[in-house]
Amino acid sequence: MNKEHVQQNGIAVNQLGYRSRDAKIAVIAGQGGRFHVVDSLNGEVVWQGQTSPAIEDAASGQIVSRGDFTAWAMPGTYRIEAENGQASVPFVIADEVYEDAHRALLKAFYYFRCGTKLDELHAGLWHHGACHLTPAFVHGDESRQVDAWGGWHDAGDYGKYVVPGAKAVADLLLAFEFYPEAFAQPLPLPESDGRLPDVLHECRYELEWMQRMQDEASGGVFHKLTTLRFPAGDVMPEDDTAPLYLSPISATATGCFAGAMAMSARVYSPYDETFSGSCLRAAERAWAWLEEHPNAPGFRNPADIATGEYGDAQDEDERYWAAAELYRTTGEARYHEAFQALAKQDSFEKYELGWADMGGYGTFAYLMSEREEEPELAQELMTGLLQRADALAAVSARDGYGISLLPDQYIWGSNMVVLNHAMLLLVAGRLSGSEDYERHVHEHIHYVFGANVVGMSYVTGYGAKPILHPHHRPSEGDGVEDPVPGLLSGGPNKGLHDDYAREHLAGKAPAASFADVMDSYSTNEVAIYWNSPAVFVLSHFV
Ligand code: G3I
Ligand code: 9MR
Ligand code: ZN
Repeated sequence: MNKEHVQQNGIAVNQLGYRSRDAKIAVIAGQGGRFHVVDSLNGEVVWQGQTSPAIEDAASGQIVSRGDFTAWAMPGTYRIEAENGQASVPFVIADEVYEDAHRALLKAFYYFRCGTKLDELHAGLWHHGACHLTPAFVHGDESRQVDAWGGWHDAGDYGKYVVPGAKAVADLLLAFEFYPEAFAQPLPLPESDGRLPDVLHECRYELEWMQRMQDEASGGVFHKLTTLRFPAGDVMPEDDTAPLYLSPISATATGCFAGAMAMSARVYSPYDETFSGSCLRAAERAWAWLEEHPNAPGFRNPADIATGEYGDAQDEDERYWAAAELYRTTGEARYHEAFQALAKQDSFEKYELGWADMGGYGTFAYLMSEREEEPELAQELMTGLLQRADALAAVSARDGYGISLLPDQYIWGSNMVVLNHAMLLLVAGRLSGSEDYERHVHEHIHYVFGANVVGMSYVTGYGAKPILHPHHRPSEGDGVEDPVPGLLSGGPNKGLHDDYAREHLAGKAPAASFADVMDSYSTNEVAIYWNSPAVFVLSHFV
């Protein structure tokens, strides 16, 4: 490690606060020693303890020690102080701390909506007009147009991409399947009706758009719908009026589509048989396309299209997910056979959660299916899942901030990796009945909300020092001072993939390779499929 870049300042805490009964850790830069829990209202020391011995933390480039104050459980507002005079931001200890952030992370999907006006009643200060309502040209056959309005914008841009959209829907529907009680309260949304939970209203907005992305003739699914290039950074959605194009059908989009639709057929069935049926038919038609195209090439952007690529030459994981969901939903033997055949291959990851590697969703679906066609296969996948969870827990136990990322995993969207890992730990815990992973999951949440080397909460609007300048065009262009609330930043990316990062972040430690500036889209963009695992993870704690 380059010692010149070792940072020695700061006490980092979860800025949302800590639940009384949970583990409470502050990460203290420097050699550590005695530390105090101070009542922030009157300055009194209410508790004191000794940090763990300091370690050199490769990911953050710091010497850090950890102050465990789990023993102090009294509700109140506090800060942590160290003997060298450092102090944390104020935070609360309370019975409930995650509720508001959970709702905001879910509400964010409403703010990402395309093709509809966001009215003041539901969007508050961040209301704006309807966007992207013109039909899209089919790239390569411009005589054809498809009216694929609706869905969610992907991120800080206004593209709509099937693969990441399917990951986002999968996370939200899984959250609902695991934790229905976390979604009992209305958000509210324009569609709120007290019958269908709002999370299902919101997902349906995306699912109906996805259905419009399915080619009527072949059942294949267009990879994405975007303008030819990105608009300027402050253009509001309704002012982004360049022509829209559908990029060619891809196997990864069609596989993800089949997985998400088969899952939706199951989840919506108790509420709306008609919609559920349309999802199942869409999934079956997509599956038929996949069978007819066993060797489809990986998607690449057409030469004149410069928007997000989501390129991925490996489509077995998407097929594996689709087969698992179709099997779980229908119980049909042909899907089980397809799943078994794919499960035997070791050419793809079975415990990753996207966007490129979707195999984890296939594994979850198979393990959650109540059918017992082949117990040995289920056993093998369960063993693999627990091995993966144990490996993540082991990394967390050694990390200065208690998370499961190795230094080379601070990539574009590293906060998604953090939350995907937390999600995997929760699923592994639920399916195995083990509670051993939960304390590590807590630390992943603490990290996202401020217990990290940059000392910021990565979620807009939440925490004492939240990010303020996400790469999000509506937040830049709407003239409102605060960014749209409830958006999770991509987080540190050691890859230096934008000009700002190349100029200002070179030489920083991986976890410190972050800048809260609009220009740094490779560290500070926001995206639907980064919010979605955050919703899943917080659903466990509300
Ligand atoms: O996976 C490899 C890893 O094996 C390797 O060690 C590491 C070294 O750099 O790179 C990893 O690949 C990175 C990949 O993300 C990981 O998912 C690539 O370098 C990196 O360029 C790639 O970035 C993607 C980025 O688009 C550029 O293509 C992000 O994942 C993806 O989230 C992002 O998505 C964009 C859309 O294109 C457009 N809309 C906004 C959205 C969010 O920024
Ligand atoms: O705003 C774009 C963002 O959504 C993408 O993730 C990113 C990478 O594809 O690209 C951003 O657009 C930038 C473009 O690639 C280069 N010129 C500056 C653009 C940012 O305003
Ligand atoms: Zn739009």
